[in-house]
Amino acid sequence: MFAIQSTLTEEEKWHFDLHGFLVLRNVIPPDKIEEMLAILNHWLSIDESELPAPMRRSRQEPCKTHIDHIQYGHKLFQDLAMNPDIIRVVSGLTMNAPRLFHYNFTMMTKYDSLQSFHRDDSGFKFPPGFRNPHNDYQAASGHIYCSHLATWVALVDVPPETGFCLVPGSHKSLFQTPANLPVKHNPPTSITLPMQAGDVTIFSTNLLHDASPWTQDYPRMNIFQRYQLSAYFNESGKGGYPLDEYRDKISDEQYELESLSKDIKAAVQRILPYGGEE
Ligand SMILES: O=C(O)CCC(=O)C(=O)O
Ligand SMILES: [Fe+2]
Repeated sequence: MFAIQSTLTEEEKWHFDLHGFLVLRNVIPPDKIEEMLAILNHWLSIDESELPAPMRRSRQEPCKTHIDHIQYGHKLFQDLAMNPDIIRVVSGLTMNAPRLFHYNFTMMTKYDSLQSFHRDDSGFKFPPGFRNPHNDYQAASGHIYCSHLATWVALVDVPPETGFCLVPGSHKSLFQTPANLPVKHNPPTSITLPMQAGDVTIFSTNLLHDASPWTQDYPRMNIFQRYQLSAYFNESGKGGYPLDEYRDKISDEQYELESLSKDIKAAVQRILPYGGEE
């Protein structure tokens, strides 16, 4: 018998297998969102040189500002990486062995230039016809295995027809993506996900996805975390998590969550039914 317990419900497995994503509602309470926004707004307002290392602020495209490695800047973001509601689903997708390998905050302003769908990789493109073994999706024996996944945590309300856009089911598609598929709410091919501040979307990064143009006058503020299977992969290589030079800025549990390991991590143990015992 396969000893791993699935932390997903049967309905969650069905939905994730069919669509490649799940939306969790009301994960972060409003007072925590407020605290996070106050910290992030401070980090956005100060000069880049004043931002404590290893955090780094950068601009991607004219409309997006990122702050990387925020969990090394404040404990609130370590708590978020270990949030039991998030870890339960992340564990259920990674054989209870997740490793956090990427963590940033994004601010996006109003923008309507055309985006294009992508799948995440870490810079190495496999030739057409190959499956990227570092970004894999399989389901069998009542389990899902999704070796490269992301969380998208809404810190502000995301109204319909804007925000994060994806092509449901494309995590399993083996055919060439049609050229110029528009990144917008265009069901059934692509959808945007209306979210409230505190909601979290968890998705296979093998899904075709991208940011739909942001249409609101206030900025889109969200947190983006990526997890991989802890047992094998360390795709980010040199400079990847955990950042040993800044070891003293994170807790032991956070360090463990970012490390390669075949053991059950403390953050996972906490959410396993019966504490992981059969
Ligand atoms: O900003 C977004 O909504 C998507 C970001 C994304 O897909 C990525 O950084 O790989
Ligand atoms: Fe992406």
